[in-house]
Amino acid sequence: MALKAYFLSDIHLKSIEEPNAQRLLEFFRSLRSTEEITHLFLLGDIFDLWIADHFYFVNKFSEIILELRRLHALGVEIHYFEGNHDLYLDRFFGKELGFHIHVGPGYFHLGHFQIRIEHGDQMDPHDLGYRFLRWLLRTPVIKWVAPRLPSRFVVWLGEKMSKTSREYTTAIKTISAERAIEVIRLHAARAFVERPFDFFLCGHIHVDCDYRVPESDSARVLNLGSWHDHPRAALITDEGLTPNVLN
Ligand SMILES: [Mn+2]
Repeated sequence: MALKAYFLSDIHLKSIEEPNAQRLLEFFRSLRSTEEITHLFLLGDIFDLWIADHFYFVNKFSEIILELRRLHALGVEIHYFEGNHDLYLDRFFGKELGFHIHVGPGYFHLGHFQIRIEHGDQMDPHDLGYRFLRWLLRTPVIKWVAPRLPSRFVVWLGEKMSKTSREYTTAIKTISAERAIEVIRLHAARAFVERPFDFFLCGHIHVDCDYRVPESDSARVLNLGSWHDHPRAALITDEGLTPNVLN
């Protein structure tokens, strides 16, 4: 089958009733019924909060999970990158659904393209507070404890974390969109030197950002922005990258 890989990020779903949730369901159904799709990459913060395999979330977003299950059953390779709002995904999306789970950047060879993918929460080297939190959340003790906490407590904790993170995202955006894009550019430049890519896709920082790496003839960086600004799904085929098929 010809390559048809879709990329989604930062939908930040809070409930199944909101318009973006319905838009996402509609998109999944269209992929299932009318199009051929080989890969689906979820770049993190798909949900405004998801912790491990708590029944609270599984139940709340059951319609979305059903659509993902259906795509997976059709043979679609699904990769889910943890964001800073969706954590410990292996317990449900990995073990239960059989998706590939990533907690850091990943490299993929798709068609004739080398692709780097990550959520983007590690892009800003100056964000030391978050770096500490990220480390803390991945320590074995917290990883063991989190899935075992009562749902109500997890939801409360998650709301707090979500708010802190939103304040950071808003703060960096308020400084200026240029500053936010600069964070992406510097990070992508470092990443390109480390290991060259044709495409680099990320999310997390809610700005529109699509450019070609100056050090290369063709390498391209795409930040998927946020569905709170407008719904977006990128597509990579053998012909190249389409930044948004949901226009
Ligand atoms: Mn994020």
